Amino acid sequence: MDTIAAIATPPGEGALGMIRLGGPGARQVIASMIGERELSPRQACRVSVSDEKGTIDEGVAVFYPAESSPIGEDLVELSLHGSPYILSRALARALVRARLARPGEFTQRAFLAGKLDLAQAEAVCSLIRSRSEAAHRAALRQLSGGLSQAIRDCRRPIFELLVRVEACLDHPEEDIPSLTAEQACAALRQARQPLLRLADSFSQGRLAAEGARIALLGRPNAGKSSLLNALLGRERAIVQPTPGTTRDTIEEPSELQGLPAVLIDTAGLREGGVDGAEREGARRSRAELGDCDAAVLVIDAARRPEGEDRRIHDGIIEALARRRAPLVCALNKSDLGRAWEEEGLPNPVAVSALRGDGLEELRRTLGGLLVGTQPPPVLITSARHAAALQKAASELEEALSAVEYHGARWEDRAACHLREADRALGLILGENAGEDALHAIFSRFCVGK
Ligand SMILES: Nc1nc2c(ncn2[C@@H]2O[C@H](COP(=O)(O)OP(=O)(O)OP(=O)(O)O)[C@@H](O)[C@H]2O)c(=O)[nH]1
Ligand SMILES: [Mg+2]
Repeated sequence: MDTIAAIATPPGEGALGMIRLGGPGARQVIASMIGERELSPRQACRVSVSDEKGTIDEGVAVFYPAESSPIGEDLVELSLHGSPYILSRALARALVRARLARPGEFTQRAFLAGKLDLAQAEAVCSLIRSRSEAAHRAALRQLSGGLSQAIRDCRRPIFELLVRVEACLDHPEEDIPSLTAEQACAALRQARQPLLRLADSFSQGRLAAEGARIALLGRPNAGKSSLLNALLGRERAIVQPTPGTTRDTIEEPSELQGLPAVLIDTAGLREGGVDGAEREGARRSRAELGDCDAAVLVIDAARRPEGEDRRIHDGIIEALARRRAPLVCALNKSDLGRAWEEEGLPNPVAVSALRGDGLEELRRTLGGLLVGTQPPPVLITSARHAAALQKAASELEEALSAVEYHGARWEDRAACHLREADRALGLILGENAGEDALHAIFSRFCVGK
């Protein structure tokens, strides 16, 4: 292991900037930068950093010896003034004796030193990226080992079953209480349940990590742009009394019940559009119909719906239902009164974009449909983890069919699938992870972390 160095703070000016040094030579590297002074372990020390041209800056350094360092090797954190010039000159000084760290290399070293398992190491990246309460909560839980524990809990019954099956295989002559096919089936079914539950939580976890795309769709003049503005709390989109105002889709980041969200205002839909811009606008609106994670069908409820209104509303409702994407119907312009009854519209909420009425209920209804009212204790937020859980579940499925259809000689094949299921779960924690797999994971990190 060589000694690595990196700027750990984001580029640009700031009150403070930090340089991290990690590895067996970290102590010598910092000594060469601060005039051969010895740093007392785990104590903030005032230092003056200089190079051959003279003083670079005054700052504070903390030295963590390997045995008490978060990365399991000597580590120095040097805080200086947050000037890109100062930091790059100090880094250049460090790089005389150290190598520039790769993205995530400090965390990778913590993983290799056994300070964290791979799921926890990945949580460091998720924590830095978290932009919402839900993402932050999931990342914190993963970092503190909640996900790893859930994986170990899933793994235990698989491993125990494997041991019993292998015992039957290895010592058929001995008096090991044999496992019947019925017992094996029951155990396999039971072991599969928690795996599927965890894998299923990815649909929510993905939204927590990446955010939900929520499209505002409907007829021209229904008040889609007014609703976008009301939800954002500022006049983002143009609102006009004439239909056909919005042509392009407008996307704005927002937050919904602790979830990161992107609200998308769209062009109103009508039958048989005419000019090019309108046709293109309608095409983009329809594209959102097929792409969004949830939608709000905005309806001018102060006006009785006509045939074309109903056809377009039905089209939107059906398209979302087909994709099983949540849909809320915002019965807008409630300040003008209601000209008709809801007639079986899904999740109706009366709102007035003009006066701001009903917005909380709209948010609550949408949030409830997207994340459920009771978020699960452990949320899968990574596609890698979801894929490994699916793989483990399908190996158990195969083991089950092996037991069900291979009568007398089922043990061999079941053992093979159980081993694969166990291996897939081990990969989540980083067991036997190859160089390439680790590179793919840590290269998504920032440099200095
Ligand atoms: N009274 C009342 N008027 C509203 C309300 N919401 C929107 N409007 C009015 O309805 C008209 C159309 O509003 P927009 O927000 O531009 O409607 P839109 O759905 O974006 O229309 P297009 O972009 O043309 O598809 C404007 O005159 C708004 O002021 C509401 O809740 N109450
Ligand atoms: Mg509009």
